[in-house]
Amino acid sequence: MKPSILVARAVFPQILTQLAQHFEVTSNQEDVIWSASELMHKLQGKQGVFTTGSQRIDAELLAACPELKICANMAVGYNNFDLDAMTAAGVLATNTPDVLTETTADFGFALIMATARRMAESEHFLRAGLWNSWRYDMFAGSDVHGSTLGILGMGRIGQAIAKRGAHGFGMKVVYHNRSRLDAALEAACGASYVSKSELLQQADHLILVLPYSPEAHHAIGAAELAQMKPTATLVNIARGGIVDDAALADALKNGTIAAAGLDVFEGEPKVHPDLLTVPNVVLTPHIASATMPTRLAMAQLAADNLIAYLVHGKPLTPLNPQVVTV
Ligand code: 8YV
Repeated sequence: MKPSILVARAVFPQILTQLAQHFEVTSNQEDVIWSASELMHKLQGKQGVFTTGSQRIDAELLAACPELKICANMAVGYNNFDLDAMTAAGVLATNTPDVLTETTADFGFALIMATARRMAESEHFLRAGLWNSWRYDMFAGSDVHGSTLGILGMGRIGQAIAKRGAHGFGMKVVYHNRSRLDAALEAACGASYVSKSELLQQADHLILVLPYSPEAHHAIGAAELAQMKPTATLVNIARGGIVDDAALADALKNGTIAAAGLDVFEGEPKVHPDLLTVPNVVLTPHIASATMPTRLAMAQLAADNLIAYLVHGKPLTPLNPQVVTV
């Protein structure tokens, strides 16, 4: 008998077709957003689940789904997983590293540029019919080329952004990370290691690319924003909750920093109401990895992990490989 799996959100039809060759598949092409108890209910009797970042997998759910063997996340970030609880329950977790690195770095850079050059604010002005004439300082922003790029979090995506900045835009690149890169990698990225305070103080454009963890909660709050240059911009493509959105809205209103670009939000898809009213922020709905080829590659890797583990016993990108016993 084929193992049973649940695909928790809508996905590319060809991925469902592939999964159906190996599994009894329950899908959700209507893309209903299930509550935790609905997800628990749908998971009864399932050995695998294809998740996205919006399904929480925790001890309570795992206790209610004893047949579950693998949760394959279609995301590189996995803060929706309680990894310790999964390991304790012997449930494998997988994510989708590498396949989204360059696309996400492109988007990070796009958001840096849109923020620095006030693209959203000026577009709203034009659409509102307010453009009557040229003015010397109209929507004058800050330069990206030749400026100092600060990167908080220097994993694969941070490194790909550093290379764009250093080698494409002639930027001085400084970074802070839990662990320092080795010298060869620093040289390849054109980046220098600094303390977090130095990063905040030196960056003309600061981008956040660190994973969410309880320690990273509000890593950028009022105190950190106060250390930044009043001309600086802040971009968050990492996770909501890393920035204190209320403090950021205040900083944007008060001129503590010049502008921000946000792809992720605390409590998304809700957005802090103050962020919706300040003009100097570019807001996008968590789309940094959203190109068709990349989303397809992410879905394929999540599906391949389900097949590799449930059919062959060898996951491709495990997060807790210690649970693999076969
Ligand atoms: C996903 C992401 O689109 O991979 C990640 O960690 O944040 C995005 O690429 C999102 O998490 C949906 O799964």
